[in-house]
Amino acid sequence: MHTQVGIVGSGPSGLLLSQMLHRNGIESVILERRARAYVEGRIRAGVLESATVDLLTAVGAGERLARQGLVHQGFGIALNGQHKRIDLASHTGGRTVTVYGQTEVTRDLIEIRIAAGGTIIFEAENVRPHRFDGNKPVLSFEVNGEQQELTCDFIAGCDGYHGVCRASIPQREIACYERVYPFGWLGILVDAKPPSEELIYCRNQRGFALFSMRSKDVSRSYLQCEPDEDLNEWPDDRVFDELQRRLGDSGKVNIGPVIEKSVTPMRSFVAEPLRSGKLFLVGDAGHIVPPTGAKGLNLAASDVYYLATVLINHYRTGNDHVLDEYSPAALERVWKAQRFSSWMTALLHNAGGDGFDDKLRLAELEYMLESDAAIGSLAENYVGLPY
Ligand code: RFL
Ligand code: PHB
Repeated sequence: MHTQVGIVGSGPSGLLLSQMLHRNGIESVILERRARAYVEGRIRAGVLESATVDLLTAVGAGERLARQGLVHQGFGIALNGQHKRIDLASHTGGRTVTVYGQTEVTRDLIEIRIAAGGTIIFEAENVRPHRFDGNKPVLSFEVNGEQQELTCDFIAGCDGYHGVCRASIPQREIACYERVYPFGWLGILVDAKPPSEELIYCRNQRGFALFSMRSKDVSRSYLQCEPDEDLNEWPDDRVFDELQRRLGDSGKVNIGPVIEKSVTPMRSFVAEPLRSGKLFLVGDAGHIVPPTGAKGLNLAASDVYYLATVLINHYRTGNDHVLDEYSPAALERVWKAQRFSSWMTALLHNAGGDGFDDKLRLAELEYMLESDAAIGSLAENYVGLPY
């Protein structure tokens, strides 16, 4: 089997890249380790920057998003009972974010890839990239125990943080920058109305909490917890009770059937450069941000934009040098989002320690809530920096 771009992973990065290339006459094949139902069922991100919405719309994946996505003009910050609304639109010349689950983005992209005749090989086992330092990269893999090979011009590693692509690059070629946070998020998806029409980020003595949603009737909330928190110690009632305590007077937590409950440890990670020869790293395969700034999926989309742009340029002109532009362009935006996400994380979580940093962050948050200039900077980053 041969294709122009061999893509590993059918998360948002792999699917969006494949679709954007297709729209520009470039062929690709996606190799995905998991089954389609598993990929479509994974509960993750929920907030899309307007640039991500524009990109999805431009590639033909915007129809259901336009109908069902919830456009949010602002969000709330609750600080031990004191509630402040951050008006995104008025601080950014009218820009907004859209609440639409990553699950839905993935479903829409799979549907349009398949409708356009695209190839996604689900349940591809033992995917391995080879010979990407030369002119003939190959992806080897197995389907139903049968060994296969996909030769390609380029490989796009869209296989997430635990994927095989970054791990296949010789260690001396990439530098990895990492920070592991001393806490995690316990997430709960509930079939009940969220406490507010807008997201609420809470800083509380008991720890951070976030009140988000997937629709007007399905709430998605998170509690700061230990990175290895045991879910068995968190029956649903305890989660609801703790959410209400952290939300305080800022709203009422509605109780309903629990659809999903999970613990996510938090880390910041960047691999540099996002390229080794003919292998490119895209999205979570190249970098991870803590979810507080809602940037992970949006960075996957901006990486795809930069990579597709250089590949399209390369196939049109035959120029190899344009390929050098991908990693620096993508990383510049990644580091700015990394800065914002770690700042939001520090501002809103309880980090423990001797308390000095916590006091500083509290003062910073109190200052920010009174300063229009500080809110302007928060809003500009939250809706997303320009590509
Ligand atoms: P993904 O989604 O991890 O997809 C990688 C795909 O590769 C497959 N794969 C392999 N396939 C073949 N062979 C192998 N060896 C493979 N290894 C892996 C996997 O099965 C999978 O299908 O990476 P991608 O596409 O780069 O997308 C990144 C996003 O998923 C991620 O950044 C976001 O979910 C992060 N995130 C958020 N981002 C936002 O922009 N806004 C948010 O509100 C937001 N909230 C979140 C989040 C992530 C969270 N968790 C669970 C980490 C909230 C949470 C709780
Ligand atoms: C979510 O809805 O899952 C979500 C929203 C905002 C964040 C992180 C996650 O910052």
